[in-house]
Amino acid sequence: MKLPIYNILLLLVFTTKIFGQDNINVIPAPLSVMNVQGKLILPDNFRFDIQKSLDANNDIQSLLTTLVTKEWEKEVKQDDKFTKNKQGTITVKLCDTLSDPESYLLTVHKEGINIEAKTTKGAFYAVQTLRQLLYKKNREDQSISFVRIYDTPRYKFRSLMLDPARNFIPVKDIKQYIKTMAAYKFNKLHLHLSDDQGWQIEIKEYPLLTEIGSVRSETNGNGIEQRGFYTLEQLKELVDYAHSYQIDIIPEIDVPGHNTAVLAAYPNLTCFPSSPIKVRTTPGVSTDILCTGNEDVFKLYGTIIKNLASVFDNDIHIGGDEAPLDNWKICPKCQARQKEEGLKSEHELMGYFLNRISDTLAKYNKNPLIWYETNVENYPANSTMYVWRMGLTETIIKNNKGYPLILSPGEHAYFDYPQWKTDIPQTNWMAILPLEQVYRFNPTYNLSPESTKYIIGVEGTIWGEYINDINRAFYMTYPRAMALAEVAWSNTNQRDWDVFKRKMKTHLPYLLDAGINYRPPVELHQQPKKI
Ligand code: TNX
Repeated sequence: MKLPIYNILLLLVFTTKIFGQDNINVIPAPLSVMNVQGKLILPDNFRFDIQKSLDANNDIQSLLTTLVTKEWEKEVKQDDKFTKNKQGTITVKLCDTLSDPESYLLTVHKEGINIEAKTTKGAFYAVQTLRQLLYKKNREDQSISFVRIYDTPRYKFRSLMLDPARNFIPVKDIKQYIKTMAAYKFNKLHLHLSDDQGWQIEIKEYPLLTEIGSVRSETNGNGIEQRGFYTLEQLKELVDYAHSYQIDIIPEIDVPGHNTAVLAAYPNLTCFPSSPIKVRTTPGVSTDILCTGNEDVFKLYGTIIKNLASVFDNDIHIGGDEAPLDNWKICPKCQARQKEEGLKSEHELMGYFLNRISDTLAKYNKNPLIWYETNVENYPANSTMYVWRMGLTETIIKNNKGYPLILSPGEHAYFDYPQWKTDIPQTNWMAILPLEQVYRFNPTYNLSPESTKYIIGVEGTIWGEYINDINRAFYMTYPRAMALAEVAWSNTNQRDWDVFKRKMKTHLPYLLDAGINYRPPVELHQQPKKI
């Protein structure tokens, strides 16, 4: 079905202010909402008319079936059994004129519901919005107000990160996390699969990686052993599951620092393997890192990347953060490499290291994603950079030399930080990151369009040192991820803190119904104390 151009123009008229959002509780706020007088009273039976080319895997059909039968508690009838009355038809049709693969048009009218999209992704997001239009346990209200929504994302990269390396997260729990984030139109899940405290991927050619690297004798002196890793089959299962929710998984193997778990298994890969290296049992940064003068390091990571490429169809995050280069300065092999390559400093050597890893990725048509450090010279030209260090985001955006940027600044997107002063545990170095501060995140920092055109998205990071299980991960994620979802998806004109606060009142009980732990944002309800 083609959308006549005047229709699109009409919709665009409504994109300038938060017109119409007053009546709906959709998070993230859609681009354009046109309210029309009247309500669709849900009929007892629905029928679907879904364009096959838009839903090759029947993902949309099964989503709609769940929505109609489980949430609305109505029936779905096959065409032939359907009554003459056409009321209750949900159509899902291709609309080529939409510009973005994630855009959609959703219309609730007197006979039913129309969804138009260019791809399955857009249709998927339309269904997520539709779910939210009748987002209540209250079965007495069986109606949805007539509405016409045109929606398209602000950023194409909308991500959350989980950190199973610090505390293992079972596959079923990651699935629950994926399902929940999809409701808020996130489309990337970054899995931090290796760190000093654990290696999480089974690599058959290097069995010690998991035999030794995925076992930690204790955590912060608690005396309790922790173990766990994913087989490639399990990772593939996660990739497929995530795809059915229109989410890509970005795997991360952090090099050349944050490698104690790997070095516990293969100690010869560090510069000075003299003292026994153990999988790290405390948070922090280790000085034992991979030796850049040792070819065995590149051989190991070559094999690891080959294995990852067989499972993940996306680019791969290669870390690059917090690597103290003290050992490289005095290691004969690293120094020989530096000389041989004509490099002037260990910071250039770091660039060399990351470029070698990037060359290996290129064999599998993959580009690197990297944590941006300000002292590294010559990052691979095809990298996508994550901006993360507190207080540096604006400067990095200004000085960026054309790298696509994902913004994950500590002061707006570190979801391992406590949400309020009284939250526990709060380690003294962590800043407090309240919900409102996430909501107030302005990714462009009011900088020029020239420098902000490289920003492709945002990511909330749930670093795992203090995240013992998925309930804690959910508690730290929500409701802050709802605020970040609006930062990532919604146009600035559509964002309004007071409207968002109101919308949360419908969304939080829904999370509870779904068994999702979250932190009640009590500070928003407390009156200032009278003295
Ligand atoms: C810094 S952010 C790290 C992580 C820690 C986190 C704790 C980044 C690239 N590295 O290794 O888990 O702080 O907040």
